[in-house]
Amino acid sequence: MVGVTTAATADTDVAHSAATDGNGISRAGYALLRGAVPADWLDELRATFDRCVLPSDQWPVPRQLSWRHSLLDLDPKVQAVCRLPALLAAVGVLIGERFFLSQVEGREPLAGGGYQGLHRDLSAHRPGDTVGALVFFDDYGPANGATRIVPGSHRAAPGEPPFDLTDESRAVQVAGAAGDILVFDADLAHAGCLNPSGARRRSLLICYFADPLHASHLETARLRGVRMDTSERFDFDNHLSSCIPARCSSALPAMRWATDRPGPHGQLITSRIP
Ligand SMILES: O=C(O)CCC(=O)C(=O)O
Repeated sequence: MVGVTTAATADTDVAHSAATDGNGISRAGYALLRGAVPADWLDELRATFDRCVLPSDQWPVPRQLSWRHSLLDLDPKVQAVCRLPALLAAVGVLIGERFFLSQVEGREPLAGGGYQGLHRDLSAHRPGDTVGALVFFDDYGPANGATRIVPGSHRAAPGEPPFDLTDESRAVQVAGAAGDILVFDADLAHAGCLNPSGARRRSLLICYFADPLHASHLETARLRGVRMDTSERFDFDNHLSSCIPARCSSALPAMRWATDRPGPHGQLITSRIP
């Protein structure tokens, strides 16, 4: 692959609360939340992923053959991951209005597979109304097909043409540890990469939609393999705490977040303090 660099690696010191610098996330189009998933959840999440793997031809619509897919949206721990406070805060900053969890499934690039061209998942009615998140269950990087992104590619600057998806020169392949979460605007250019080693790279791919998209979401939910209840709403009014439903925050272990500085592309990188 041409022009892919590894960034945001040895930055365990870099930390920032997702809600304190919405402009940073909005400008970069993504946030990398380091250590967002409590470490003692990971074994259970990996076991759930493996238990729920479903072959491509058993999904309502066949899946990419160079990937392993896991139908795990009903699992309570997976649902808890989708509601982690920092994740909801970052999603709230990007969507900027009331939103809901629309989809979550497990994905893993197989040995020799996983390569995708840069693409957008695409917003629906307005830029910013759809946000994706990748939750890594294994350490990830160039050796096992970690995701690449093009920072800032979700919005063209005034007078500039939209980002050219064939241009790999600004692509950055993320790398990090199990438990990190990459949150991104659906219009950000991104893609899976070749998994050259076959080392495991289990992840959740989560999708959040702005509230007005719920009716259209319901029309296609079954085709997308969505079985979970999507009636819960998350409010965003520019404060981290208001983005977190009380029942979720009380169900989660206490978390402290260091506040420091944005990452190299203006994105926010948060680290959980043990
Ligand atoms: O898992 C990844 O690295 C990216 C997956 C993705 O963008 C997709 O399947 O559309």
